[in-house]
Amino acid sequence: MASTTETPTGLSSTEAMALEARFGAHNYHPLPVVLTRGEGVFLWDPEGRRYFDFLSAYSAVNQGHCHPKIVATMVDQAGRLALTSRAFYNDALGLFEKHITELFGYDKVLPMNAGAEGVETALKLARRWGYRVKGIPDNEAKVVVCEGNFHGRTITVISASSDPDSYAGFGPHTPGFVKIPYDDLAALEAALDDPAVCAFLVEPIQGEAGVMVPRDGYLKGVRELCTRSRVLFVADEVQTGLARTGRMLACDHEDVRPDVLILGKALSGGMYPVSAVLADDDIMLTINPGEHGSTFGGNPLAARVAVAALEVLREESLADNAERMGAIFRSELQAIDHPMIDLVRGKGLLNAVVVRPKDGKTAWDVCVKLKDSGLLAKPTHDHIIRFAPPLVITEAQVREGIEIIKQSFATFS
Ligand code: IF1
Repeated sequence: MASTTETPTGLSSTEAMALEARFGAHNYHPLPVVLTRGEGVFLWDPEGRRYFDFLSAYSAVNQGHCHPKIVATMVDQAGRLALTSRAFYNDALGLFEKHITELFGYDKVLPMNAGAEGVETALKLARRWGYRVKGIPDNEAKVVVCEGNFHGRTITVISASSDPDSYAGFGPHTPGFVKIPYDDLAALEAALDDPAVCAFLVEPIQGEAGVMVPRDGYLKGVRELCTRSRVLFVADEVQTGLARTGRMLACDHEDVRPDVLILGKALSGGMYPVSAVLADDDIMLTINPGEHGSTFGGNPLAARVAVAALEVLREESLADNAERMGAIFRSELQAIDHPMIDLVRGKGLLNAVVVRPKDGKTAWDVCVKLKDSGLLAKPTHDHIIRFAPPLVITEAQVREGIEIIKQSFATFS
């Protein structure tokens, strides 16, 4: 086996891909690139080739790969105490809870691990609040969701999906979801007429659907309709939150405050699975001791890593940088005159290009070309390429990335 020596595993790209093909489940179709090291906006493969990361692990690496402050915090805590379970207290969780609830302005937080667990937690809180506070008859609570949503891969969460790739063949599905079109306040108003509705679960910008940015005023309208109908506005900011769209939360663009806020991904800077659900006492305290939790939720390692990750966002003004760099990125991208570029959309550093296929070439072919040119991005839904670099990206790096994108499209003449 020809292998490289500079990497800890000694595997070449070819060897790494072969092992995954043979021994790993085939639940992904990755771009043919293997990564062994990351730093800031850059990734390297075992052969030493450098790439711009324009995916950021789907917006989990907002602070840049292996941010030194987060790594140092993680190493320090990992060697001291990693996990106790919530059967006992630890001396890091309370500080994280204070930090995050004061930062986002909520009474309390329920810490979990994956984003989907955060969404499941929010759904349980919403149903419980529906029964105990709103007075919906037991087992009749409904949650309104949007077509095109992506909230995770658990069976209840895919039960809310309108994408057969997410839900087909995994039934029977969890009942109680009502689907309406995204960015449609009239449809929402009609759906909220049903007194059995406890919550409206929505992404402030739909990421997986292809960075669908709703019209100005949509989130304000959601807030007003949910308040009027006494329905919880549950914002899934797992992907859009934590400075990604140019504000700390995507909801901040319209100054609206969801009743329940779900965070994940960059809550650890990509170093560790950390998710969190924030809400005020009238919602959060409907779950009593022993009624919800998880082995790793709220562990001291996650708690300290998350505090460090949140501090980096503020210390490095990453929301402002995302706003400024995103504006440059979109304007430069829109200036590229190429028949395959149908349209460009996004907010902050969450952007996407809708690709018009040409001579049988698709978004996938463009992404393979981008990879060969040193920039990593991945298509979503066949014809959309999401561009979401770490928020630490500099203007020079944005312009270098744009140049690579421009040259890559130019090869499809
Ligand atoms: C995969 C997509 C993105 C999310 C929102 C909750 C979750 C996600 C808005 C669940 C997770 C990830 C999942 C990952 C790829 C990625 C993704 F393509 F799947 F849809 F980002 F758009 N809410 N999104 O985006 O969080 O449990 O994954 O921590 O499943 O391939 P998770």
